[in-house]
Amino acid sequence: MPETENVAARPAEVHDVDVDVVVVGAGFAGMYLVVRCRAAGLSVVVLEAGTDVGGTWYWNRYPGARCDVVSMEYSYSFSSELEQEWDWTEAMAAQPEILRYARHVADRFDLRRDIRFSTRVTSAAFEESADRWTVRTDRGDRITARHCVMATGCLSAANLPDIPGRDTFTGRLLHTGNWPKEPVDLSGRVGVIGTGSSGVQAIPVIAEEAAHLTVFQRTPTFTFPANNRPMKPEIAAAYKEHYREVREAQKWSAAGMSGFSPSRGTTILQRGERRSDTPSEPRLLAALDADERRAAWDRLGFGIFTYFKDVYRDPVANEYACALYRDHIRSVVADPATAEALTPVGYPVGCKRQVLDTRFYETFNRPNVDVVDIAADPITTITPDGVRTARRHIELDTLVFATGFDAMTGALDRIDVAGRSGTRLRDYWAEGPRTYLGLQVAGFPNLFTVTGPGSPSVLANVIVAIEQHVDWIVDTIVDLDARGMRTIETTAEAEARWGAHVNEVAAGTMYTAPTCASWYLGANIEGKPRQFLPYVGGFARYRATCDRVRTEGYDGFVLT
Ligand code: NA7
Repeated sequence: MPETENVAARPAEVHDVDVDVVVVGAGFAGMYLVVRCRAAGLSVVVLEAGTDVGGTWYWNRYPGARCDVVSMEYSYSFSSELEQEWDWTEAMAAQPEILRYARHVADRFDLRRDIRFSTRVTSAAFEESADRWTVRTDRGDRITARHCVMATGCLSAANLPDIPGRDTFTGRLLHTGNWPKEPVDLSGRVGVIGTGSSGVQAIPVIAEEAAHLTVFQRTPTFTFPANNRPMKPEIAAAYKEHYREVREAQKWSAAGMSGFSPSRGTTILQRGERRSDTPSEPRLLAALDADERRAAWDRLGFGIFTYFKDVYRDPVANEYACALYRDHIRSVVADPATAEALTPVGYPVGCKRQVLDTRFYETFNRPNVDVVDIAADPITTITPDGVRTARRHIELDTLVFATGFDAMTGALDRIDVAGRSGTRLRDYWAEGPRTYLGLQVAGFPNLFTVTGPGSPSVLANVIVAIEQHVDWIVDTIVDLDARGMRTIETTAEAEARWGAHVNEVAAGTMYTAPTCASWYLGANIEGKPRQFLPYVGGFARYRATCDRVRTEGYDGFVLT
């Protein structure tokens, strides 16, 4: 596939320009915004801190980084030609291939001419007298625009815990979400802090290279086998033949996945399984006795988590499933103390983001890998040559923080965003983010957030979520222009109504269980208000709501 890496250095000259739409971020959202704005005849400029496109897939270059959605569906739907010409080599592509895809899209649609790289946005302010946004950058650019779109990503503000002594470490200190472009020597003594998706993906790969790997784990994770495999040509061909039906089914699915069966050539939508996937006799794990539950695991393995319809709804069934899962760990990890340390207890499966892995538990059978349970033996300091816990000192050459992100609000908090009367977004959100549909904030006219808090975003195939938001935003701007309207702004009342609905659909799920602490709830960041951030009511339902809002004259928005 022809694709190039952007080689343009940070532009020398400072530009002041005035455009219709200024976009922050050149990940998959920012790139698609360029496509849509151009097609709509809107002038657009994108500001991007990195040196090239790709967003998440530009920054997260750690070993083992991989998508956990099948790539035939984790890809743009806006161009049939693009769909037909691009070939994925694996079912779930690794980071380098997804980044190549992003670059290919940038080349193919000549996107980079509207993107300024190596340019970090520092502030965005709404000028009420002119109904315009002024965006400033760390290079001194001043961009004015009628509309400002924050395509800043949900998982882009790295969380680097301020552990005492962190900056005294004389070895190499890295964060998975800000991984260097050049190859990193991991052959020495390596430590990894964190066992979320990033840690679980990186640990088996680093273990292959490191002389010794120490995993510092605060909370044992639930992780399911990714079952990734090389792409079979007949599967790719079936997708390409049925791509229009696949995309339609994605749009009207619960989480942006089509349920396409390559052998049958049909999607979940065509098979009419959209609402009737629950059999008339619901399969309940809680209804089985211990022997039956064991037999179910022997038959279905990890399939029990979806086969039984009560696992994610009923705490009793959930705990039964967790118990089977714990037995599984003990059967894979040879050393009983290590197995014990890796075993999740005290919170339900389905509370945190589901992690997928490739030989994660097997890695702990290697002689060069061990785990330190830092809940029992906490890290006290980082020293110049390693990590000190309450009980021991571990010498390290490289320390990897796989400690996640200030999710969904962190990237916006890092920009000084000022709306009407100079109100700061970070102040307005001090008690937790308030949005209408995850698209707009009251007091911030003509400011849009792509996959913002209160939208399905991270709970859906995020490329499908991005396309839906970008389409909605650009269609809305075009519509405003056609009606001669200058601004669109949601109201505090609409925000309150939507926020209540977001909470209502999350209540009673494992996501908000009292024992749950996840980044969905902001629980990974000290001082962040506990609030369930994404919308769990289903992607199709959300899309229908957004469509209805527009057809009913922008209910919940004020147009001037
Ligand atoms: P996650 O899922 O937030 O995982 C971060 C991990 O780091 C997790 O195990 C945390 O333990 C641990 N952590 C965080 N802060 C600390 C401190 N201060 N000390 C020790 N350990 C800590 O981030 P990922 O990057 O793995 O994944 C993010 C998303 O990217 C993922 O869900 C996919 O959507 C892609 P904790 O559980 O908080 O005790």
